[in-house]
Amino acid sequence: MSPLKLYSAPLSGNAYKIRLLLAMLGLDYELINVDLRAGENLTAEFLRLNPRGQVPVLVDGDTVIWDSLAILVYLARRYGDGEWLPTDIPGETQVMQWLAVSENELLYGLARARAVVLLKRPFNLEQCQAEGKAGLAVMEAHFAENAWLAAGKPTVADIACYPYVMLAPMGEISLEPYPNVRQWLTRVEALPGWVTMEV
Ligand SMILES: N[C@@H](CCC(=O)N[C@@H](CS)C(=O)NCC(=O)O)C(=O)O
Repeated sequence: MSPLKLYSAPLSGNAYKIRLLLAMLGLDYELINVDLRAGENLTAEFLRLNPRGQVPVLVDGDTVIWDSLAILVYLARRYGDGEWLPTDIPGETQVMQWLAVSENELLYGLARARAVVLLKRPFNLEQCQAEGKAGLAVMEAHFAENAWLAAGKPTVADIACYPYVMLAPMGEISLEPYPNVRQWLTRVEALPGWVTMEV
């Protein structure tokens, strides 16, 4: 039996990042869906796993890791066989730059715009859309010259950025003006092991 357990939620783009990398690494794991609407993420039991009360959480034997980016780094180092997270200074630094974009423009922009439309979350839609579009513009310019976000190959940077870019239209942000970004989405979807978000 696999020692890996993933606490996830079907609508969570952050949890989808982890499902993607686990699938691409060919790792078996137990999927535990946490009902966020029912507050299962706020029980004492769950808060012992993640004091922030959020999915995703990965359990690997005795090791518990919360936050999607930390989990991506853990999986890449522990199971990635030198792939997915470069160890050379330029490669690792480039990955960190794009992880920062994923946690800023993409999360506070694209993901929150989707949360307003889908879940009626109380953020300012126009402000989220503007921030998301700023992130997309930076990516569009990058992909004019590069096939991947960092190190000239697929890395955890691509996995971290992919879900909320792919889901941007759900936040009423069209991807039409970003052809290079759309081509990159297609490249990610062609990677061996890619899975859809639906569970
Ligand atoms: N920075 C965190 C964000 C995690 C996060 O926001 N998770 C959401 C689901 S996408 C969550 O569990 N929210 C709890 C709630 O909605 O009450 C990460 O990357 O893991």
